[in-house]
Amino acid sequence: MIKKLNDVVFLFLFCGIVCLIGCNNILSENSNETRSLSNHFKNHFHIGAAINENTILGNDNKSKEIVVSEFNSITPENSLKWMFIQPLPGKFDFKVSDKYVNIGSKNGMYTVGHALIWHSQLAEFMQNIDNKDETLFHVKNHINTLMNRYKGKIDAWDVVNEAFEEDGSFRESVFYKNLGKNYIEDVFVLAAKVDPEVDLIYNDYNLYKSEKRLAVINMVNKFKANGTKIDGVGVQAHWDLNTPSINEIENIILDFHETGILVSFTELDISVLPNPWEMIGAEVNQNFSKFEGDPKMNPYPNGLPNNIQDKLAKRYEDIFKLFLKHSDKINRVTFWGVIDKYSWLNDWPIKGRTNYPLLFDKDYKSKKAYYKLLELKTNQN
Ligand code: 9MR
Repeated sequence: MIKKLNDVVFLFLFCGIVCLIGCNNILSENSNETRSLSNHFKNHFHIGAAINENTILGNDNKSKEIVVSEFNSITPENSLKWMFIQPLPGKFDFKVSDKYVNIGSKNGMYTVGHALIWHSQLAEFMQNIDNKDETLFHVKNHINTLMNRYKGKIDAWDVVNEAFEEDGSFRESVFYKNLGKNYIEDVFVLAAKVDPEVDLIYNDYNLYKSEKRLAVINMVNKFKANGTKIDGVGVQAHWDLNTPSINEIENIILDFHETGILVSFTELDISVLPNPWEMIGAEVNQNFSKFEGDPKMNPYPNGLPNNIQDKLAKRYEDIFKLFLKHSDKINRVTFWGVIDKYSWLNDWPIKGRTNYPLLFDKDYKSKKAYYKLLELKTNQN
């Protein structure tokens, strides 16, 4: 009898252990399915990251692992910009960009080209040209060369970047000065001729500000009326813990959707540091070097306190809830970087700070905000 009882207990324990192992496997199989950002949001929008040269060249394999496992879209943070890719007239350097595009192709990613026409990070020779013919020659050559080389490999081009001022007027870039106020449309027409298949994007920041947004909306409507191809607007999304409000972000989505183009959030990051503009006004070109080394402006040099980590997680959660609500209008959400350590926000607008704007920390670990996003209800879980 006692032996029998022992046998029963043994059998019971054995079955329990087998079941535990089995259940665990099922659990981990299921959680594997949703354990990446791209998988979690796959029925809604592409989820991307900007990648830097170190990642592209294979000098930062940990970042690359995160990119490949978590994201299904990439943007080159700097490597396709004019000053690097055509530093001298007609002298192109494709060393890094070819590798970048290969990462996208190899991993089946929605691969973005950033950016064809931009006043910043422009080759010096372009900045010194003062006539239309020469400018047009180089613009055509630049667009033809890049778009032809990466035809079928790049899925979307930021054709023109940051062409408007905050009040909606044209930025007086070398392109505007030499080519005239129709230059944005001319460039889109040119791009559409080179590759009619690729998505053509206009990309800019501060589009939550209504004057600037209206300028872009008017431009899109004019393109549509003229039959000029434009597929999407890139909303840069360099935001902070409070600004812009969820309401303001929703207005961006709704207003652009009304023009009939797709919205992409192309450069998402959330600064948690004090904003010097709030302290001394809104003049964008101010020099903040006087704040360098000021501990008040760099409050978390040794780690992010839990309460701010929570705020960041909540902010990302709120933003993504909104993105999910309007996911039929959104093509892509791209983070501007992979891990906090290499974010451009550590040096802008004040050099040498420690910021925490992304989903992965300086040690490549997922932050609370990352887990919050994976907890969001999507239409596949
Ligand atoms: O993240 C980029 C940083 O490494 C460069 O130093 C900087 C130069 O302007 O450009 C940053 O990326 C910008 C992007 O190309 C366009 N939108 C604004 C981004 C942040 O400045």
